[in-house]
Formats: sequence, structure tokens, C-alpha cells
Amino acid sequence: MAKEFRIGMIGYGFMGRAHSNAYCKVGHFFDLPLRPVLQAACARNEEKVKAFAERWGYKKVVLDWRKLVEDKDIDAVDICVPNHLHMEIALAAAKAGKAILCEKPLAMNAAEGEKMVAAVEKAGVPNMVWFNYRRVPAVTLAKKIIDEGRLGRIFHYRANFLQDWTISAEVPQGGAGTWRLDVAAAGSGVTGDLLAHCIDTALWHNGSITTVSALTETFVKQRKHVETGKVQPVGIDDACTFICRFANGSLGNFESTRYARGHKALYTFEINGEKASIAWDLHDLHRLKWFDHRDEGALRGWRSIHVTDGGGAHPYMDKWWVPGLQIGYEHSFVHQVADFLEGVAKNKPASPTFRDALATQYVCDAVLASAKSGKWEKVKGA
Ligand code: SOE
Repeated sequence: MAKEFRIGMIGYGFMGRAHSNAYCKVGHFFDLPLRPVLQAACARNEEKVKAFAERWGYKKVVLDWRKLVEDKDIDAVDICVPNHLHMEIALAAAKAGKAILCEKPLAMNAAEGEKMVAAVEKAGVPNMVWFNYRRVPAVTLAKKIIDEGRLGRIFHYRANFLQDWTISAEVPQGGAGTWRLDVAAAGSGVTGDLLAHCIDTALWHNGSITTVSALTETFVKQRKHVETGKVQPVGIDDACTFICRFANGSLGNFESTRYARGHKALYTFEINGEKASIAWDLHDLHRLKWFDHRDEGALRGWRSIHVTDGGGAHPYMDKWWVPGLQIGYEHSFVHQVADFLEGVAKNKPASPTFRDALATQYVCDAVLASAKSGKWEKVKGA
């Protein structure tokens, strides 16, 4: 019988739901040494957190995260609150000896991230950051293909994350759904929120980024703040584009915006190597595009691999349905929990750890610094 692993969830928003769903489902599909138990849900808004706890089956409600972190009936703390709260909670949770699962990005900036890494490493607690897209089977398969050397020398890594939900100047900053537009809560705009996903995947696929040159823009300069009711300057980046060099000699090209009319969550990447290329698109997430120059000339062209064959070599798919039946966005979180629990039981960290996520944070910081200075910037630690 799998041992209980008691979760204390802080936050009840979009990510609170995505993670709770993963804890509920994982044991039904994966054979694991640990079984997540939804022990407590925590937030300040009593009415909302009670409704959340009831819906997902959390055993109890806690209104103060400090109490949750100290609770002896909790094994792991899941941080699903705005970015400015990540560090304080993580430091306290590490001190209390809890395992920590933290929503992305790791922190407001690398200085905070460094403190978080030091705290979890000193305490020796399992830790992971929810960069979930690594666990989309097609993205995991891309990693396997790259590691097998099938692309040959890599020349280009290109990634975009495009949305369009903040074009209207009427969208406020601050508050429950829109804290991502408030620099005091988010730390940055699309760089930390969206490009961080692209960077995490890129570092995993293609190794470290050494130098960056970036451009950011804030198209809507003032927005009403939900908490103060006043129109205030906007401190986040609405759009960010950067080029970079990877340590392996390849060039990177990244773009992210919330002003690409018509695009809701268009996360795409394409990697071009000497022998072959691969491409992926979140809107068609179960497919991996593959072009192999070594194919016979007459038949050479882009293949579209339907990454659903668990009987074949498609990551995670043996846990789900029969070949050809696809899975979706929420399954990436289920896979991440499965890997985390396996790691906790075997004392083997599941990536991305806080330290891995700090590498992403260093790139984000260098990107923002470059946009400010107008110069190429070096990435710390690379
Ligand atoms: C922003 O709209 C957002 O929800 C991000 O915060 C998530 O990390 C991303 O996966 C989807 O878009």
C-alpha cells in the first residue's frame, strides 16, 4: 500500500486547480510509492478557500500560511500564490522541513531565487518548480531525440509564447485574476510569466544560455489598480523579444507578448540541427514535427508524429489510453507530480528543482537588464 503524502495547498486560483487535479488523478494512473492526500487548503479568503477545499476534497482549511507551514500533518507545501509571496513561504517551509512544490517562476528575481535555493539545499527538502510543459509527452520526446544526438549539431533554438488578453486598456492591474499585470506582485511581465516557460524548456533541451540581447515594451502605460482603485503606472513588460547565444554554439531567438491578437497561448518551439529539425506547438500539443535530412529524397519532408503510442517509445503514454487517443494540458501536471513522488521516495530530485529554476531566473534577469541597458548582457552562472 502506498504511503500517504499529505499536501498543504496555498492558493486556490487557476494553478491551485491544475495542481489539485493532478494530485487527485495521479494515483489512478501511475503505480507510485506515495499517495497524495489533500490534507489542507490555505488562503486568506475564508469563503473562497472553503468552497475550493470542498470542491477538491481537502480535509481542512487554514487561513494563515504560517500555520500551514508549521502543521505536523503536512508533508509538502504547494505554493500557488502570486510571485511576491513565493520566497517568504518557501523559506519558512524549508525551515519547517517540508517538501516544496512552487509555481513558476521560482521568484521575483534571481536574488530571491538564490535565497530559496540556499534554504531548500540547507534543509535537504525535496523541491520542484512547476514548469509543466516539460512533461507534455511530445516535449519530453523532443528531449530524448536531442539527447540521442539525432539532430546532430544544433544551430538554432526558436521559441514563442504569444497571448492577446491584455490589449484592452480597461484590463486592470492587481487583484485575483490580474496580479500578473502588477509589477509589485509579479516581478516582471511576460518575461517571468511566459518566456520563463520557453527558457526552462530551452535550457533543458539545449543547455545553458550565455549572453542575451533583449527588447521589451509596455504598450499600455497606466492601468487601474484593483486594490487602490487608482490609475497607476504599469511596471511590467507587455512584450519581450530576445536573441541569445547558447554554450553549445547555437543561436536562440525568443519572443513573448500579450498583444498578439488572435493568439491565446501559442507556445511554439523549433530546433534546427545539422541532420534534422523538430518543432512543437502547444495548440496541437500531442504532435511533434520531425524533418530528417537523411530520409530518401523523394520521401523527405516534415513528419507529424502523433505522440500517443505508449506501446512504442512515447513518454508517459503507457499510463493512459490505447495508442491514438490523446491527452491534454492537465496531464502535464499529473506527469510532474508522478515524477516528483517517485523522486521523493527514491531520494532523487525531480527536475526542474529550485536550482534548475534559478538558471531560468538568471536568464530572465539578464533579459530584463539587457532591455534596460540596450546592451548584450551575460547570464549569471552560465
Ligand atoms: C498566463 O496567462 C498563463 O496562465 C501563465 O501564467 C501560465 O504559466 C501559462 O502556462 C499559461 O498562461
